[in-house]
Amino acid sequence: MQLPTLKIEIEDKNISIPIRQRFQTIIKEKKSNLCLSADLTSLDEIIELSNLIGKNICMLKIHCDILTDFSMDKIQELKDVSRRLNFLLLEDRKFADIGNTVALQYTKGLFQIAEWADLVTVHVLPGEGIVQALEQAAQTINESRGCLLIAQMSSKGALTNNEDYVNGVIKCAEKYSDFVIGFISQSRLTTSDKYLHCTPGVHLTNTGDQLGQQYVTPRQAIDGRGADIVIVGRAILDSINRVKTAEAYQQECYQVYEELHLS
Ligand code: S5P
Repeated sequence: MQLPTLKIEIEDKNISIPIRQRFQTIIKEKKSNLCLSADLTSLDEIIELSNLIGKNICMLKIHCDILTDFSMDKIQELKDVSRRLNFLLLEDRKFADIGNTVALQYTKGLFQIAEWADLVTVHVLPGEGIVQALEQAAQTINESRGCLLIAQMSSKGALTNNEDYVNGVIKCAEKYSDFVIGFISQSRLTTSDKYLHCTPGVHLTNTGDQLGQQYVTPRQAIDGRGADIVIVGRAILDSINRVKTAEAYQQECYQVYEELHLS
């Protein structure tokens, strides 16, 4: 007699939760609105660092195209750390091409970004087809996916920082509000708390770098500019003790956020 085949489904408890809801829960549960921008060229080093700092962050942002040791096995390892320590993975790909091309960039090639990145960053410069394409491509993945639209940039002279452009980005977010869960921004763009405003260009001591980056403090980013999530890179990466510095940024960022939103 032939036995029926047993279908074993290994359930990731996070799969079925929409990404927006998951993000908001992580922030509250971990008392962290800190995103570490791990702009390192070694994925091994990022994995090691995320094991140490994962408890302090709500999201880890990487640029997969600067990694010298990328492999799908290693990125799966990073994904496992992110699930265990409960933070989201953001690939800062800054997609900026026509829909058909970005769908391929998102799902194919060496990086297969859609397989592992909870969120990606997207320029709306080519028009809303870019978001439509990514959303469609994400539907082939068995986990909730989303994106952050780049509305304003922190760098000196950014051409994104004009009103018409930003209004176009907000309109696009409203049209694709299931997939667009927030913005990369330098100011509060909407009163709706559906969209998480994520602000890079944050440093407690420096005001900029030699290549046009401009910094504000966590308080200025959250209080002055309406950030929900603060994205911090070199302020942590270049510090003598990355873990202690990440803890300090987590505390400072969440304290200001709580004062404003939760008191
Ligand atoms: O406007 C922006 C948008 C982004 S995503 N300005 C930025 O700096 N970023 C990214 O944030 C940038 O690509 C880098 O990965 C990070 C800032 O790094 P830091 O070392 O200057 O904090």
